Amino acid sequence: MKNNKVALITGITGQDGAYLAEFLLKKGYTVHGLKRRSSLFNTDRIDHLYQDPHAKDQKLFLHYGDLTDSLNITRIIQETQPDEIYNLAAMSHVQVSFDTPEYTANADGTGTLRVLEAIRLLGLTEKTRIYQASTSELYGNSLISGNKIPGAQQPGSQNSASQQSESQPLEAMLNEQSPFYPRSPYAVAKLYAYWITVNYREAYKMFACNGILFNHESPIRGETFVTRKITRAVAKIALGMQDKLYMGNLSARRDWGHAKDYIRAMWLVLQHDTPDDYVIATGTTTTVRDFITKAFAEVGLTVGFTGTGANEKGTIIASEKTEYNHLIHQEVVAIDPRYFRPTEVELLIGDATKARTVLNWIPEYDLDGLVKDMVKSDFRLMQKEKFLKENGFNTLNYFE
Ligand code: NAP
Ligand code: G4F
Repeated sequence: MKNNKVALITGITGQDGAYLAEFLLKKGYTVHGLKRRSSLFNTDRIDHLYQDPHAKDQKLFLHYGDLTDSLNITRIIQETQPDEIYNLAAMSHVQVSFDTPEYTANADGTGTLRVLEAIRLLGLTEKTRIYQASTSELYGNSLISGNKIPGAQQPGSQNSASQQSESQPLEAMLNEQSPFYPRSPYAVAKLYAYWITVNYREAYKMFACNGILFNHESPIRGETFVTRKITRAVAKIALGMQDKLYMGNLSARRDWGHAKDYIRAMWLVLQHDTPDDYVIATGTTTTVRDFITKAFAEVGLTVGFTGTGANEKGTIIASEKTEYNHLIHQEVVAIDPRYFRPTEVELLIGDATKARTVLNWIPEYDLDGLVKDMVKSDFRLMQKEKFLKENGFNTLNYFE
């Protein structure tokens, strides 16, 4: 496809950055990506897009940089003169933000200011459109504190597991008008980024937009986010490479979509006539417990949960495949309180009516499709790991 547009993606080595780069290249964009220096290559997610810098018609360019370095950001924007910037770079792990709060504020909060201010100082306010990766974490517990969800845990109370919830649409959903109530250093930093984006839009008439994206996952999701941790463990347990999965709050509920659908929404946000903010979500919420059940079901195993709180356990109670019969009665899920968060977001569910009607955004995956895609991919990955191990080769031993 022919296209003269130039895009700059911060966070191109991350889940969303990788899918977005592929999407934009297919549309004919020239894509520049900001990549942090790392002691390893760290380009696994975009290696298939790599182009030899000596080749003719190169469309993908990587630049070393960091959102904490304003000189670097300003220079790269000046050199690349982008039509669209997708500011996806962030320290994106909520639990880790409690360990690194100052760095998170710098990268996720002030980092956004650096990008916006660079556009302004370089005189690009009329040329460059900017997408800011805002998050449903901004809402935190606002649904619960508004007492919209009976029986849900109140902010400030201890983590506890309850068996009540399954995947369900709820009447009260979060939209562009809902109040924010951030519950982590990550969410507070992102709150600054959200409002500074709105402020630059209003103050300098910039085409600056927030996508308020609810959780989105994929086979290339970071291994320490809950869905990927689960799908990797399910594959390993089925293949006899792991005994048990240690988890935190099983009762937390999230509105999980597929990253491939969500990066398409990012692009649509910047193609609209006017800059605005949009919620991107599926409108269905599911407990972590239920996600685990669905993931085990993908490999033909039924898991049953007993007990409450830190004593809750998940045990295999049936198998569709005789090859896994030995797993019946095995305890495969246990709680490790170190995964409980100092302040938890208990419930997220989004209403993406505005994106659906104004942007004509239509997601292609539902939760079952997402779980299937992730388990299938991790099962294949673990089969490869098992094969290598059994044939005397070293494999990567990733764990938290
Ligand atoms: P991710 O996989 O963790 O990727 C984050 C990217 O940011 C990586 O490329 C990372 O580089 C880069 N990065 C981190 N700190 C940086 C810094 N100081 N300077 C430059 N680059 C830096 O996250 P994701 O899931 O793709 O999410 C993309 C964005 O959307 C993030 O801003 C996240 O907070 C936000 N978001 C995500 C979700 C979700 O459910 N996935 C929902 C709402 C909002 P390395 O590869 O070097 O670590
Ligand atoms: O997968 P998570 O770590 O994602 P979380 O905290 O919802 O944040 C993700 O989504 C946000 C959008 O809402 C993004 F802005 C953010 O960048 C990130 O992508 O945890 C999901 C839920 C939490 O309630 C957590 O307490 O799962 C619960 N959980 C239970 N056991 C666990 C675990 N989370 C992790 N990571 N690991 C566990 O063992």
